[in-house]
Amino acid sequence: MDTPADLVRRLRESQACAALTGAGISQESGLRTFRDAQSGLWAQYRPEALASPEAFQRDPKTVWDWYAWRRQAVAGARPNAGHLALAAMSRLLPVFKLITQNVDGLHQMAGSPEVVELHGNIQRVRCADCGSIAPSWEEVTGEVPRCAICGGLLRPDVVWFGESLPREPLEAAVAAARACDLFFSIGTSGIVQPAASLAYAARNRGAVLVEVNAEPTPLTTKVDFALHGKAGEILPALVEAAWGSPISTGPAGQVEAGR
Ligand code: BV8
Ligand code: ZN
Repeated sequence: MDTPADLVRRLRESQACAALTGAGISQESGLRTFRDAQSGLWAQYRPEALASPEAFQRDPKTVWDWYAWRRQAVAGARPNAGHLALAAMSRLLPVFKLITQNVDGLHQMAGSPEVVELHGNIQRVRCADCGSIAPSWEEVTGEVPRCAICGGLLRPDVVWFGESLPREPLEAAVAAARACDLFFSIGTSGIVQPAASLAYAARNRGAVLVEVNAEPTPLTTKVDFALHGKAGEILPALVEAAWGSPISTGPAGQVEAGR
């Protein structure tokens, strides 16, 4: 895969780089994107319909079970070469801010330090009433587990549609976008706000924009470099072209534990 020489130069010379990732970077780890049709029991639901406070109000058990199903899929997934390449960039660049819309925690598992989680994390659960994080919970057949402190229903510690993003990660993401000289948009369809406006914030401050995605998006016509294909192939090639250090993964293209 040939990486544009001009992009390699800019990457090597970058003083402050930022990247926003979406579901596409976890696709090669076997996790469905939001665009991909859901399977089995969940095929009848649009993700946006389940990921909302209204849905939880209406039918908390169905929403709880959907997240339990996704949590299981995430538990079985491993970071891929795309996640690893971004972890390497945090070691090879003077400043590299990694912002994600994903709730799967695979960036952290790949070794990326201080990942800005804009939409929360599916492995965490909190009380829908008092907000306290539940360190552990008992699955109760037919019911949604309850908060040990106030008895409220437990819910995933993620941001649902119509809910505001947590202030700190959002401010960190906007600050990183405004301060960078090079901004990557990776594996995201660029539809969900406010995440989708970060690339524009970076561009308005003169940053060079790069899109790494399997298909064109609304952002494509605005970027300086559009690399269309699999993030798990494009990102390792980019790191190798810039710093000559290959990204190693296991036979299945995924990171073996302990590597
Ligand atoms: C808010 C956590 C303030 C939960 C998520 C009208 C206009 C503008 C905005 C709105 C509007 N109406 C409503 C809104 C606001 C809404 C919004 O943006 N809606 C969209 C649908 C229009 N935003 C909100 O509600 C946000 N909050 O605005 O609060 C407010 C408050 C009250 C009232 C009004 C405003 C909260 C948004 C966060 C919701 N939570 N996730 C969970 O995960 O269950 S969003 C969730 O969906 C993800 O986190 C992610 O953000 C999004 C999915 O997008 P992507 O990650 O990009 O994934 P997608 O599948 O779409 O695309 C994958 C891409 O990868 C594809 O392009 C594909 O080609 C590519 N790909 C696939 N494989 C590969 C690949 N690329 C490379 N390599 C591969 N191998
Ligand atoms: Zn509580």
